[in-house]
Amino acid sequence: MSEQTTYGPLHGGADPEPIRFLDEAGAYAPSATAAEFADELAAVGIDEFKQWYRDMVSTRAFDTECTHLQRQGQLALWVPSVGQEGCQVGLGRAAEPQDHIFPAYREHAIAHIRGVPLVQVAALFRGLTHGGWDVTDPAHGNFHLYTLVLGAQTQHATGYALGQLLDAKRRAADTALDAGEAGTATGEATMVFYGDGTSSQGDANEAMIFAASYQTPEVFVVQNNGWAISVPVARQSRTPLYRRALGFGLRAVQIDGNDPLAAYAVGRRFLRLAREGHGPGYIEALTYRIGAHTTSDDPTRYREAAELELWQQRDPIVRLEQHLRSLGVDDAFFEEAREAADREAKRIRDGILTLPAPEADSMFTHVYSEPHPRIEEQREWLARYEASFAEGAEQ
Ligand SMILES: Cc1ncc(C[n+]2csc(CCOP(=O)(O)OP(=O)(O)O)c2C)c(N)n1
Ligand SMILES: [Mg+2]
Repeated sequence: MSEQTTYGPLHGGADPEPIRFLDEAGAYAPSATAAEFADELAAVGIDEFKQWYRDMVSTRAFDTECTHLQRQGQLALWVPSVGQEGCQVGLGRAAEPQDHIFPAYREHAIAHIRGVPLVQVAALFRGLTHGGWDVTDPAHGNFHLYTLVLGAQTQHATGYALGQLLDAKRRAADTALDAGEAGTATGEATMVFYGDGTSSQGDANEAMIFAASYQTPEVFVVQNNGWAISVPVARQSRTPLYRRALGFGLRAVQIDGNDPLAAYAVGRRFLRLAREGHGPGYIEALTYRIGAHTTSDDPTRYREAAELELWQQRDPIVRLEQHLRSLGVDDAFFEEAREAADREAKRIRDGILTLPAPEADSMFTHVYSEPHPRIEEQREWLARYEASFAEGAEQ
């Protein structure tokens, strides 16, 4: 990717080509680095590829609708994922149901794949939830909450993965938990998502140290979309990000993040190695944030139009479409998939506008598992405050 204007190998050594199966136009042309992952795709048939395409167009239609809703004042904020659907769908589909996923705030395609109704994702940005995909399940489909405090999810994920390891050791009557001791199969893994900017946070680096020390069953995924709001990745790191992970002792690779096949193949391999007791891995997915950072941001103020155009030509949806066409899939499928996505986005739009606001009192319900006097005090204060608005109440 020598033509990238914002980042490149500044450390002086040559990097291997990012792992990819589809070239930038969508032709099947695996890189030399892809060969060792090719068998992970052997069992993926055309129906799965079609499903991935549906996942991508559904997410994009939803995403576009949410941007409109924000502009119309119906959402407080929206965080677009346009352009990043390729790695998200590949990795989301690579996970098994028992795996746990800790997202940042832009992983809408993965929420969808894990069965979180997208209307609930929109509800979060409409301020209609006090936390949780629904009130009783903050980890629907083992997909944990969106995390806006950059990097916090890396700690949550590593803690969770450590728990998965301890549980497995306990089941195996192996009470030793020595640092660096791999080998305990857990049967389940944890995957955590964050961005290039977040990779500079202390939390993310500490999480890698713990993961390496305890050999947690975990896969770190950095979606390197070129920017942390207005800060280019070249300012965050003088070396490609996956090389940092190598320094922590994780198995780490760089993939073409707009190729869902590469994301799937590497994700599948790394997750399986983690589940089988071979420790953590790290995937740097090279992708691009086509839209604004959020609806509060104007990227034309800090980045070049030429860079955006370059990445628009690498659209993961177009690439998978070309691959499907080369396998004999015709227009009818693509039209139907896009229409279905638009219908679903409209349904979500109508749904979000009629969702009820939660009872204010419910914000106290899930703070602690047992009653707590301070929480009760606050609950009573709120009830008195609300009552003061009732007709006839003393002002
Ligand atoms: C701890 C913390 N510091 C700062 C912010 C403000 N902030 C929100 S998003 C962001 C940039 C994140 O960039 P990156 O990790 O590359 O993720 P991307 O948004 O590009 O997906 C910043 C600085 C925050 N949310 N949390
Ligand atoms: Mg970024």
